[in-house]
Amino acid sequence: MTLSAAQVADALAQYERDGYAIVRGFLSADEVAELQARTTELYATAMEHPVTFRHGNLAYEVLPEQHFGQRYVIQAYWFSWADAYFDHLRSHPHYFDLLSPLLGRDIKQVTQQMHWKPPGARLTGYRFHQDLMFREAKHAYDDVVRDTVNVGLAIDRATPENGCLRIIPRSNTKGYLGLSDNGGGSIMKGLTLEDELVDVGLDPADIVHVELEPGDLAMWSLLTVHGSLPNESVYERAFAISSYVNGAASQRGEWAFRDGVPQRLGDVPQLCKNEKLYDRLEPYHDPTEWYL
Ligand SMILES: O=C(O)CCC(=O)C(=O)O
Ligand SMILES: [Fe+2]
Repeated sequence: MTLSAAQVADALAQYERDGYAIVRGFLSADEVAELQARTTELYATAMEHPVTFRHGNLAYEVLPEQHFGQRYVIQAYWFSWADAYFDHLRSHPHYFDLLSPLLGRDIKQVTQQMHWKPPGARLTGYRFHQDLMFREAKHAYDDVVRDTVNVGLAIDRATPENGCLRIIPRSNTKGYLGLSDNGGGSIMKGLTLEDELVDVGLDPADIVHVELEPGDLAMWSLLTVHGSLPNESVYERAFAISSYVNGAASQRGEWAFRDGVPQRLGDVPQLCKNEKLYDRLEPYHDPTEWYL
């Protein structure tokens, strides 16, 4: 069960050239069917919480009835803590085949995110940004940009109508641009105006809609400008985003591979993105109304 050498070479060439790449058929049809079923179960688990729930790195981001007419879940973080299936998926050998040429044989994972865009939920768009804005502890990496690759696995078909990822090719060559830094930490409130792109030297005409079939994978860098529109369709868009880093060059993240061998989560969560993780490890509900 390896990705073909040609698939890997094509993806790495596109990534090098454009700052992003697409790998078609990253998972097999059987694997996709199981992934879709497990994702539906994860959504149901998250829906049991009336408001956002946090436990270590695990989180379910809930939009409550009170403000949204009905309850929606829009994100889960580090759900491997809740479901062993996802703990295995994060070190699927295909991730190693694709990423080891860039990150080496020791690979850690700094984010594990599920993004749902439930039809009818408002606030399912992401303003244009570079993921570097979410890396607080840059000192904890030898070279955080060089040593990180982000990947997004399509669980549902992703189309312009249901809010597929939108990427600006080669935007990663322009350094950090500060897009959406004015959003008070949330990139889900409001949409990017074309002027904001033009102001930092980007051409809105270059935007690529990353249309994916279930089981396809997109990869991008911490400097690649991307975002997505809200879901305007009647179809779900579940998308599983992970950030992998060179394990030898990073003091953050959970091990995914050590010398190429898939790793499971340990007994306690490791510092990943949340620098305040150890201040509050016990489970709690978080009623913060960031969406108002
Ligand atoms: O799910 C999406 O469409 C994009 C999300 C994203 O870029 C992020 O959370 O950094
Ligand atoms: Fe992002």
